Amino acid sequence: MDILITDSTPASQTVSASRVTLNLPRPPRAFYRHGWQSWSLAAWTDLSPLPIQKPDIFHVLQTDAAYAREPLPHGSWVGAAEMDDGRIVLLGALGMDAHVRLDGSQLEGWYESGEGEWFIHFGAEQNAFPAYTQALGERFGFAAAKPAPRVWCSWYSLYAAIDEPILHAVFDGLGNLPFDVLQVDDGWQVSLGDWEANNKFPSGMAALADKIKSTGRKAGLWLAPLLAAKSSRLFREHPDWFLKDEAGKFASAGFNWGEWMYALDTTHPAAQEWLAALMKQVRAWGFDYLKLDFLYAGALRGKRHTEAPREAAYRLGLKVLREAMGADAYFLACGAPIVPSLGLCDALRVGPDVAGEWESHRDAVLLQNPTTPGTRNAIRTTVNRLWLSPLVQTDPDVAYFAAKGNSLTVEQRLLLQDLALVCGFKATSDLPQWMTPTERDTLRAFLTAALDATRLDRVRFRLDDRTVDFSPALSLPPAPRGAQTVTAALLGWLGNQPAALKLLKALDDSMLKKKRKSLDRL
Ligand code: 9PG
Repeated sequence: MDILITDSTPASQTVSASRVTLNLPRPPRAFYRHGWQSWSLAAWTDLSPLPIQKPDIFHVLQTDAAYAREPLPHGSWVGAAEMDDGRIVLLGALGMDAHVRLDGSQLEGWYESGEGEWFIHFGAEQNAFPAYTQALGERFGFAAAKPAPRVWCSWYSLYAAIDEPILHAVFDGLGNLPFDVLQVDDGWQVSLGDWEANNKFPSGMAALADKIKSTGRKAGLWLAPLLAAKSSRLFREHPDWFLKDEAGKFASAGFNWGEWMYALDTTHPAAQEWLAALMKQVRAWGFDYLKLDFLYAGALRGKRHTEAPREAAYRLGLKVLREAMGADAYFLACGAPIVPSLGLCDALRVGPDVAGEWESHRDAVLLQNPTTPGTRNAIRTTVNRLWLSPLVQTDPDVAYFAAKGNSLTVEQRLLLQDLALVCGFKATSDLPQWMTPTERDTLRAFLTAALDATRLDRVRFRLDDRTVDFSPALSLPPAPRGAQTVTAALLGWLGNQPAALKLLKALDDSMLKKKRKSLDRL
């Protein structure tokens, strides 16, 4: 379907088509790109092709691998063009498996299979996104009106160096800080796929949940149910539950934790039963807040037990998870394809991981990768995803309060805290033992604050009587230049070598071991 955009185009319209082309009066000056899953980039950029982020081995884990090399400005489900006069043309799918790209003065949208609805808006940006959000909400549902729980999460201070004594010391140290949930992250499980307590948790998971509940909070747990490690028992015992590629080989869900991951086939009845039983088990242990991560694995391309478009297959898996965990569990989806998760989870991570540093020069400049852990990356993509807020609670990832253990400036920590206030989703990983009394007071004030947030424009928000400007985080790093390009190419190559990644993981593990030792003084 071809549509001409002129001054007499209605502000909003909805059409059904497998392909739609919007003919703009002239090429726009900027394009809004929307990445596929939580960690993928969302940003306003100029029209030049986005650099292909490195290393390629991470495309499956950080982007939609099928489009990671697309030379034209591209968006998953939605894209928007900013015209010279400041008005924008937004093209957004109201269904799944849809893409948008800009080719000169043509804004094109297509469904990977079949046809579906498209929402088109021509007008002011502050009307375009809310109108699209409304149309999506009518199809997928809206976010609950109740406030998001306030969470302490173990990841960004302890990483995988968690064990029973450390977590107990932290839970005790949090005293009466007003958290609603204490969430145990990655590091408790035997393996990816084998979701049982490992030997660092000799009392078991029910005992850990009990410990949390004894402090008056809900217990939260991290799992990555839609993928499994090659070495896991699950994969060895049930290879038939896993996605294959066209050549009949197991489809890779990425390289992480020092090894290859495979993707569970969410259309396989036995795999579905296993997923449901896992959710019931976790609830029976006493966990009522579930952070389900690396969910993109359910929506990869491949051959499935029952043929289905990939995002429909994912949504089927998500329904199984949601039904089995129960409507009363709080479900945070992470590493999750955005639109297919709507209506089935309570909250959605809408950016990459934060980190104790603002930006890694290696990742940002040399590897041109805006999806790796880093506070600037997290703020950039989250701010550009805030139009999702009426549909799902938006998790910007944790904020930092302690100066210890990170290299962020006071201003950078504040920006992250303010973003959490704008999102209405408040979390931290800070160790009570690392906070000064003043930092602890700031955290308490943050957790109890009930501020009114209003968006002023693309980058500025009003928080009660203050204006917050997120622009320090929003631009994209420059391309490597001169001698840097050689280092960049070498790093890009090295980053694709599983042996090099294994070595990095070993170094990481030994650092974590040291960290664990130093924590004994807590
Ligand atoms: C636990 C973590 C934390 C975190 C999640 C997720 O390779 N990667 O690109 C990559 C991105 C994110 C990531 C891990 C790897 O973090 O977002 O909060 O739960 O898993 O492993």
